[in-house]
Amino acid sequence: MVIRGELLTPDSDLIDRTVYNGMFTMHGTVMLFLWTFPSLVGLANYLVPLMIGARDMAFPRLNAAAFWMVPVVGILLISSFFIPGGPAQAGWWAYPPVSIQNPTGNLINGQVLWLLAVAISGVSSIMGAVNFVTTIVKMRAPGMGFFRMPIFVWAVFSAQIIQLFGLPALTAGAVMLLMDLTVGTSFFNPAQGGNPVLFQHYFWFYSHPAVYVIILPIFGIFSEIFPVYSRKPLFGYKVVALSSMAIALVSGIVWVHHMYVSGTPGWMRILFMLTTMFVSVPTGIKVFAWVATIWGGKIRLNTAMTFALGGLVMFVFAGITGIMLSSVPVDVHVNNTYFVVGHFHYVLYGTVTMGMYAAIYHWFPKMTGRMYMESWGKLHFWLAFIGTNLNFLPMHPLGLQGMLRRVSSYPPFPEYIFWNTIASLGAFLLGVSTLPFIVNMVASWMHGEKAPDNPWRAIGLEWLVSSPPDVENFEEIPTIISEPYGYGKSEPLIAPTNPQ
Ligand code: HEM
Ligand SMILES: [Cu+2]
Repeated sequence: MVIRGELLTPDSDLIDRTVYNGMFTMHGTVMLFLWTFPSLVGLANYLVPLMIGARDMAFPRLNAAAFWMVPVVGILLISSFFIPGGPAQAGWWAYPPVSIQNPTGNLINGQVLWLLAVAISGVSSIMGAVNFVTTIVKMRAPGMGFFRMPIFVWAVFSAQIIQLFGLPALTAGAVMLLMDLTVGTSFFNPAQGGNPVLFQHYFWFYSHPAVYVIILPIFGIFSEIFPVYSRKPLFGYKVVALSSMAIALVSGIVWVHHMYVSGTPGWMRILFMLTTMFVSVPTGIKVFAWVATIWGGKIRLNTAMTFALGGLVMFVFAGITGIMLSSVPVDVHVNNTYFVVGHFHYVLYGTVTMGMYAAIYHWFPKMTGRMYMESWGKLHFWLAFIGTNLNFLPMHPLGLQGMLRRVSSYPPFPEYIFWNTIASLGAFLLGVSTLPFIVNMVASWMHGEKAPDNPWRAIGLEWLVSSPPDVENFEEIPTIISEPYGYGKSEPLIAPTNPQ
């Protein structure tokens, strides 16, 4: 909101330019590394063992170690606000040579703390990925073949495989940059023969796939929620499951679409344009599968379903702007403008955050043993939906009109002022929208109506255990005897346990 407050007027008048740089760098970093990743990993940590019929993750101690690294990352990032020179200012990309300038000359500076935080976060996530992949491969209950796993589990599986292969690149790049900054190596320092573009490769080789690490579990959440509230099986289950894996594979060969204007040769731009456009095939398959699932169903529009539908609509929009950006002739014009910022906020707020809210509402009764209040949930949805569109839609015309990203001031053209004012109002509305959410969560958790084991009449192992589940999840490990999403059929999901 401070960033949008600054952009309310053309002049740089609310905060200092260097403070502004620190703010957007921290905003991007904290939102990715301390909001989307930890919250999704937390949800997956809770749901995956329940959904596959396991008592816990494969390596609980590794899990705890990875978890406790997250607050360390947070403390490092926050403490950088209190040291001379303030936090890192090079944006969440940390491209050299900007990131290796060190204007204060101190050994401990914002950029060093930032790089340490990113490296620790990388190690923590690699540990988490080992744990998830092992758990899903090794700890499924009897009868839970790969093609009986809920799509959320497939999504986490493919996302964590990306983590395993991609994260070492970013972590290594961060450590190399840290060495350039502290002990005088010159991997990326052009003044001493280093290659700054090499860092861009390290960065995007991971950070493009990273967007799929974030979005795949959200696709998983959509795939869980739409069948429940439409009372229909998920359309094309196997294809949806495999398209998660396809997205994970293809996402590894598209990273140069972030570097079209980094001196990349023409043939390479065309190659990466084609691979990028190809990602939309498995993604489009999923969108069609969800629409076909909802189509003709008995739809129940509670808060969770409303958030999922809102998220789906905004994802379609973001996907379209993504395809536009993947086209080299378009991107050379709008690269580094607000068009890009608009694109990724539709994904990261419009889809990821809305999907996360859908998940929180959907599994709230399971996690807390209490029901949430529908009316407050609906209020939250409408404020968030309107706020998101007011905040991020204007960024598209702004970008097309040439407004650059990462600036604290802009020329006082009437069209710039008009769209920026709307965007800032949207941001304040989004801020307000979180209030009914917080009220609802706190009040419902403390005083909400008691939740039954399966309030939504959903099919899935997590709905067969008590709300909240026991520490060990299952008293007896269930045996799975039918396909997931058997809505409208009356097959039992698990074999009857023999009472002894
Ligand atoms: C249909 C799928 C998608 C396509 C084709 C696509 C394409 C692109 C392209 C070509 C860019 C580079 C624009 C530029 O810098 O000039 C971009 C930027 C970006 N996209 Fe996407 N995208 C897609 C989905 C997503 C998803 C699902 C997410 C996040 C969950 C995402 C997050 C981002 C982010 C964060 C950036 C900006 C990075 C930065 O410059 O700071 N995109 N996208
Ligand atoms: Cu990308």
